[in-house]
Amino acid sequence: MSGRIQQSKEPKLEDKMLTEVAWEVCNQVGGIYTVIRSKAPVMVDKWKDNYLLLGPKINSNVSSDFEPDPYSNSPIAQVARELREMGWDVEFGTWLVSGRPQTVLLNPHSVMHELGNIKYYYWQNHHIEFSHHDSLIDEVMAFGYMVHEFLSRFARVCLEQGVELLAHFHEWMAGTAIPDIRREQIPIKTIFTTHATLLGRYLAMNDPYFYDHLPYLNWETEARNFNVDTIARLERACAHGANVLTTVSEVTAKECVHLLGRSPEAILPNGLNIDRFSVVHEVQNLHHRYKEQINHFVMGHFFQSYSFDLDNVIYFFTSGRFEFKNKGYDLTLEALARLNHKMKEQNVNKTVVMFFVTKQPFHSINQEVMTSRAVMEEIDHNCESIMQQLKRRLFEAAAVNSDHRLPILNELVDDYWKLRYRRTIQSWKSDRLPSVVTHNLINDGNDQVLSYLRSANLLNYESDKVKIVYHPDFISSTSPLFGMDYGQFVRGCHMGIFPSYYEPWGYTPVECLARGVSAVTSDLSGFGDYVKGLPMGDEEHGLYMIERANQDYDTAAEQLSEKMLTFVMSSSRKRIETRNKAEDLSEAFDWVNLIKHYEHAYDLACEKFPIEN
Ligand code: GDU
Repeated sequence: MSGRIQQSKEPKLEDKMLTEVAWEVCNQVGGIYTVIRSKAPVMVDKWKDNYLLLGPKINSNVSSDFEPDPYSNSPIAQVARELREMGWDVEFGTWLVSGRPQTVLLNPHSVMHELGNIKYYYWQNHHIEFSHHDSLIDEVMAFGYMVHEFLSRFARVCLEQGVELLAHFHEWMAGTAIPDIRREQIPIKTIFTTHATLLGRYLAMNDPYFYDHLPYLNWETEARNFNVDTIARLERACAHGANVLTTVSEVTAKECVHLLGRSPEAILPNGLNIDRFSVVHEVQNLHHRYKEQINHFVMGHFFQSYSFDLDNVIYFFTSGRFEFKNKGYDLTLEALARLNHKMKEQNVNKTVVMFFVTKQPFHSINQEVMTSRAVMEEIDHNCESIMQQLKRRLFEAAAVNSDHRLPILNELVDDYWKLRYRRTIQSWKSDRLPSVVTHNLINDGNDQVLSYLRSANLLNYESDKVKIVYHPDFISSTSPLFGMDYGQFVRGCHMGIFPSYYEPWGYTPVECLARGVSAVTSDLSGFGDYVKGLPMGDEEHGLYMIERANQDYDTAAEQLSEKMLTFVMSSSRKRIETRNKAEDLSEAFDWVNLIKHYEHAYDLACEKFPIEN
């Protein structure tokens, strides 16, 4: 089909072409990015050059993730060129991730001047009104318009060549082209995957009895109540317009029935690329290496005020988009406060450092946190210099000394370095409490995590057994405070805490297990619900389940704090044993095993909706 496939010696898949459209192609927001990115190698392996990703060109860092190929003559590139000739910003190239999938990026801002018409025709044809200004909806509508134009032209090429075109759209932000594809009877098999329902997210955040109320809710009333009428209608239009509707778990399938009015034809659980090491202890070695890096951060952050024994520290973390109740941050905080109390009461000889890694708007990194980190680096540099001087002089002494006595080490170091070392430490030590947040938040006064910490007085006192580090930004290798990527950070920790209240799937616990790290999940998350059916889904394999479906908040918080305490008290030998077992469990989530669900959805689309030529 494409230029590249004609040169390929691989068996051709020339009768089918698959396009996946997602807002998170080359643009990380949350979990859909992980779905598309981690699945790319398996997809490219199967579909070869008959696999294409479509995404928005809106990420300012896109040039580092995407390599344009302006000279390609493949049919895909030609369609992209046609659109460029119309003055649109469209690029064909390769997304620089494993599998290197061919990708077309469409910049919605290049058609913004047509937005009035785009919305007018959408209203005329699909009866969806755009009465309130919303910049995300504007971008999404402009993107959908471009996707529609690209796909309809490409469908013509496919039809001429006798190729069946499938288009798989993820979430409403990528799916707004679906209703027009349907209306205009463009020969494309469409699959729509919802990774959550918009109303479900809102309702779960606001209704403590969401799951009980779900069957009795009226979607129109609720959409109006939350002022999300337009998006709710767009989502329904995508769900009803597609040939096949899918979602990521049984949990979300129930929501689809009640809130979208259509039962999904297939469930597509989320997978990962599970790479296992041939040497078993490698998992443990990596944990040590990255734990050292986290130790370094912790020393910089805490030790200027007071110190604790790093050999007796347990690192907990939670991560993901900021959804305080849905992601269970509220429950986690409550359980941590209880854990702190229990550890003090029982005089437990350990310290827990809990990291909240999420995204909240901030002005900058907290100056004191930054300075402390920089001074730590300076101390590190001083130690290095002293060590080198000591080593050289000790060696020289060994060569010239005839009496074989060890020289007085203190005398081997220059006064300059001793003074510098002492002064740096002096300037560093402080009486302030280590900050619970690493950045200056825009909304500091109303931030839910900070408000909880302040009201519970969980503020990193020396006497606290549980310390908090709230990092309101995702971690990457360019993060100034950690200098490691997210996967390395996870490996360095001991346990991930994800007791979600609303979670269609929930990648983060699976990512922990795949890296040999224990994880807490909940029976309300798609993943937690799925894992209940697996023989290895237990604490022995590093997976801790919090029951939230049939337990109230208070009992669930107590259960979580007890499980945290059991983990803290477990021996390091037990934790090491669990690492490999956690990895065993994660193998069930390898894309190699889960991709069959996607294939099933594509077969359904092709069998149930044959295209008439
Ligand atoms: N992450 C980073 N860096 C960080 C912190 C997190 O890359 O510093 C990544 C994690 O690796 C993870 C993702 O962010 O892959 C967050 O994943 P979630 O599943 O928590 O994300 P979302 O809530 O955005 O995802 C939505 C649903 C999930 C799941 C997902 C994919 O809410 O339940 O279904 O879509 O379908």
